Amino acid sequence: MSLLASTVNDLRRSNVGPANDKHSATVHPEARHNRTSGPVIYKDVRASLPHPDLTSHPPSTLPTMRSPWFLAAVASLVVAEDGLAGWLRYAPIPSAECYHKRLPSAIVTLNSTVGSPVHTAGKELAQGIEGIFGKNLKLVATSDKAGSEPTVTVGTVAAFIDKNSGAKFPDLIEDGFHLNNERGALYGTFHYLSLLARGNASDFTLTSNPDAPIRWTNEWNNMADGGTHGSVERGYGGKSIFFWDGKIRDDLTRAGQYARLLASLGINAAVVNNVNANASTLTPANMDGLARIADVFRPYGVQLGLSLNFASPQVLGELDTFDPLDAKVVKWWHGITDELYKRIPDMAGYLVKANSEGQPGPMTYNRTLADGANLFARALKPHGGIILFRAFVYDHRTLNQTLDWKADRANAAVNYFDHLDGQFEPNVAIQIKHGPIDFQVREPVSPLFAHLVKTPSVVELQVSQEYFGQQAHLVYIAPMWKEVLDFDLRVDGKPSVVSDIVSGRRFGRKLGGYAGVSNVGTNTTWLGSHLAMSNLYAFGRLAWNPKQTSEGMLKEWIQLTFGHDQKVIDVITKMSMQSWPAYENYSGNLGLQTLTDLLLGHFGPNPGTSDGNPWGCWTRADEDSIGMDRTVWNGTGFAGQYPAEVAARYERIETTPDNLLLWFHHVPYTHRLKSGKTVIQHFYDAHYDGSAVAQTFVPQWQSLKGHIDDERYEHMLFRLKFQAGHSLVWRDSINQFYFNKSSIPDEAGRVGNHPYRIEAEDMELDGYQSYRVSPFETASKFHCVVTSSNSTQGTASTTLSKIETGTYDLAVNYYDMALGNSTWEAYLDDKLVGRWHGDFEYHVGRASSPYIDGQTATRITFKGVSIRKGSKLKLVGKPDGKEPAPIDYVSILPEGIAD
Ligand code: GCV
Repeated sequence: MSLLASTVNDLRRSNVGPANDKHSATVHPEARHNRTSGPVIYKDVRASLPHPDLTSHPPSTLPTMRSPWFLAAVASLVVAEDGLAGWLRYAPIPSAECYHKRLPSAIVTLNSTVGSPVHTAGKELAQGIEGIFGKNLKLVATSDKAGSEPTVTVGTVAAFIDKNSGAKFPDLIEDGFHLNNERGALYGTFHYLSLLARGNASDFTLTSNPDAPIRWTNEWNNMADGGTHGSVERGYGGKSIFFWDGKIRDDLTRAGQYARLLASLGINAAVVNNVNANASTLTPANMDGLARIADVFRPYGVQLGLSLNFASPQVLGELDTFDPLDAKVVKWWHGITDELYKRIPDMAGYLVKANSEGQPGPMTYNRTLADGANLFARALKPHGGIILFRAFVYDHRTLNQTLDWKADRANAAVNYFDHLDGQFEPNVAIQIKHGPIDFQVREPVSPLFAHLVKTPSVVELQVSQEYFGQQAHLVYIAPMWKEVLDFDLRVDGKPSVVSDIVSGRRFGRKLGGYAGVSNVGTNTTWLGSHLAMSNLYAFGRLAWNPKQTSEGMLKEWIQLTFGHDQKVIDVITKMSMQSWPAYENYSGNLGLQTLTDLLLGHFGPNPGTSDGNPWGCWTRADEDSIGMDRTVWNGTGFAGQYPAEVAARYERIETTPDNLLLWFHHVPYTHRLKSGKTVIQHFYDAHYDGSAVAQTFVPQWQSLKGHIDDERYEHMLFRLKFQAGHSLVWRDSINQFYFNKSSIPDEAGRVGNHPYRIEAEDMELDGYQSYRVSPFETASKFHCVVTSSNSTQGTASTTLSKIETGTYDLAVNYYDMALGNSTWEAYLDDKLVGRWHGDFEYHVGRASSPYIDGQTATRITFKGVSIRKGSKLKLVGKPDGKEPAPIDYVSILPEGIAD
């Protein structure tokens, strides 16, 4: 039996290849006719592997997922897991031993060079089959070495044909599997193992091509970070796996493990340093270190990419300029590029952020962005590298909201790039964030995709949840990405779906694809939360095939990550699919974007920071009205940047979908939506609805106790409880803010009325004092209590005379600042109910804050507490460092109420 993928061994050229319509996994008819088998399995059937099945039906030899036998098997699989293996756990499948006789005994790898992707594929196959089926397969270089034993072969088409003349293969493109390069062999192997791990088996051959040639991650790891050691910008999963203290880490084990995960998704390059790049990345010592990273990537076919600081010739090279048209500068970059390729012959290329958010760029010298991009393109060309030049160009210093009704950051990308189409070298692709602003919870698709016809484009998606709760909130982002990729821009009145534009198909371009800002870290969960990994998985799967469904990818990921227990699949699917709509509802709906603290951390609520500054995420909210008027007739003109059909839709309120209403239009709070609700009532209701869904995540997850290992169960339970509490902080802050602005009461009487709460500042205080919080809306009744400056302890007490004796949930809202680890205790009649610490920042990588605000506001809930009418409630806070044990309020809640 033979397992194969195919030729074209020049990895350096592999990013530049034709995209192919045959992107999806297909059955090759000829292969089926020939009874060849498996995704990458071919000919010489001396044994037959259990074959993968693309349908969802389990094979007849496997028990059905719901059978008691199966559940018993699942229970035995529940062992502690730290997440390091991601979805590549190769957990045993039920009845694995039934397959042993049908499995081969040896793996023939047609390239036995250690470190080649084909060799890696062979090793991976052995590891996978051992894990899934419990059978050890030996690795041999030729089938002769296997004697009469049945074999499976991994190799390139060229190598296979060499040994089996006359063999035929389906049409594939770069990286596709069944055919293609060494990487294709690896991809095919991973795909095959994924099918086996999910218990799929049947007889046919699988062929799959990637939708687009560029499938990169971007890792915003800081090379030199002012002593903070291995920081990752907008990374919430620990420290850099690449850098430490301005150098490349000595131990790159995690970098290799990461490459394995990426390869399993078909990701072919990772840009390892932050787009806010440091020139010191290019010192000879660091270039040597980068070559070591490339070495650990190479066995997995993952190429290394580098972000560049445009001013490097001046900062590092000591030239008196970094003008891209200056001959000295050109020579300097060519020299650096040659040096890099000497060390890393298969380097993927560069990524450049220029003239944006304070970064230097060609416009500093009055040169165009094309002049800047082409400088690098020409240096890379002899080496086969490509440059991704970011469209995220805007000058926050010149945006003035107060004086200019027509000012709009969203206009920037098209304004900067439209007239440059056609002026870029062929190895330049423009990397465009999916929306015109910045990874917000809801944005329309960037119109720039419709403007670049001759120039390849890459869509930039953010896996790291910068504006999506930073991995402390469960938000499965794939449904949003799907909306972006499936959006039809109707260029020239013809179908122009975003995924067809970036693949190159729509405008007949060779280059294009996907960039995912991943920002993994040293945490064993990679992203800081087990469930957040579904986003990395979905990004990779969409980059390979954007036609997959969000739910389909999710279910695949759950099975690979948590096993086959149907209950686990159902619950995690439900929670994940609910999560983006819920988060949008409680963070910023109707197209207002994520109403987070834009000036600090991007985590908690602070709607006031959207306006009145030059960062351009404006809402233009006043006492009467809200929203950005982006119409052509009266606003910033942004709507007119879309092709005619789409522009017409967004120009008019009547045809703009409600979920983008305030992105495109400025309307009174009393404006009626298509639902019949007013804007303000929709705000109130959506925040209540969204946070109510977040409350259900805790019991949903708790229903999985015993169905998954305790380690991952507890890890997620902690985060989901936090999310439930923080979603209430979001709800109340945003509602309070707009109620205060508009003075329009909530028809349901909820906003500002909290019958179950006892404000801490209204309690009897000893060692605590009342404190007015800013921003005001992030505290109930605008105040909390903090320990007085010379107190070592504060108490806040009250008699519960108004409640009836019974069982309640007792919730305490407090602030966990970055300034210390205060301790709090709650007592009822001097009996301890619970003790907790302000150490959230040690457990969760979300951006912290030194302030009492929406970033630090949080809640702890004690469920099912027996309380007697007239009981004495006492809260004790012990400050630590500069954290004054702040408490906002207590809620005594009948079951099912979240107040
Ligand atoms: C790397 C946003 C983020 C920045 C990021 C920037 C970018 O502004 O907050 O952290 O910088 O986007 O994408 O360049």
